[in-house]
Amino acid sequence: MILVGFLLVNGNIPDCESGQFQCRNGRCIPTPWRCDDDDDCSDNSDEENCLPNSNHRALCLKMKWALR
Ligand SMILES: [Ca+2]
Repeated sequence: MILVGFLLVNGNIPDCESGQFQCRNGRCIPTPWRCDDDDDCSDNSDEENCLPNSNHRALCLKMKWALR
């Protein structure tokens, strides 16, 4: 929370490119990584406010690991 507050106060949160999701901590991740049950933001903000859709989550997670 300290880091997030620092970023907000200083206005240093970079804009993400289209097709990317911006984490609460300012980090950008590919939109498909959101709600895939994996904490990509390091603060879990990409896994919040997700619609329950376990099949989609599982599929995205498999694809992600396959691409690594
Ligand atoms: Ca994720």
